[in-house]
Amino acid sequence: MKLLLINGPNLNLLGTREPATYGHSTLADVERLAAAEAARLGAELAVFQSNHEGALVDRIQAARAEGVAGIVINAGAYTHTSVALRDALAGAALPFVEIHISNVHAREAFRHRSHLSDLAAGVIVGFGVDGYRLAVQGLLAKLATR
Ligand code: CA2
Repeated sequence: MKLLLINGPNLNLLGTREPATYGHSTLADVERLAAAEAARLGAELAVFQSNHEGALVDRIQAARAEGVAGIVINAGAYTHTSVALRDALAGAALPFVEIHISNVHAREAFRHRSHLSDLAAGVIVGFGVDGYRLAVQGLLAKLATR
């Protein structure tokens, strides 16, 4: 079973700044830990990061044709702003888990709104980068019930 991990804007900076909020792991560490969890559970994980909204939309659109079964996505700040990403995820009609490293609900009010959450199979917030492992687990558990 193929899964896709998508990270949005600025997540390429993980591990380089703001460690109090986002921890010390790099994006490569996060991608490795998520892929290892997928492999442990018998799945494959492709990874993608972009700072560009359209590139994220293109990747989501391509996922379905590639036979991806489900998506783990940290859309970063686009979570709070992007109707285009919401529409792409709705159009792909693939189950997805939304993940945030920080507890967005304990932060500024503008981070409390997500354009994705009501479409998501599940949402994981505030567990640090371990949330990526939990998201892979949760997504595979959801897929197993289908
Ligand atoms: O907590 C999360 O995972 C977020 O999706 C991260 C986004 C933020 O806009 C969301 O509200 C919550 C920001 C990602 C920025 O990542 C950085 C990492 C290191 C240094 C600077 C930025």
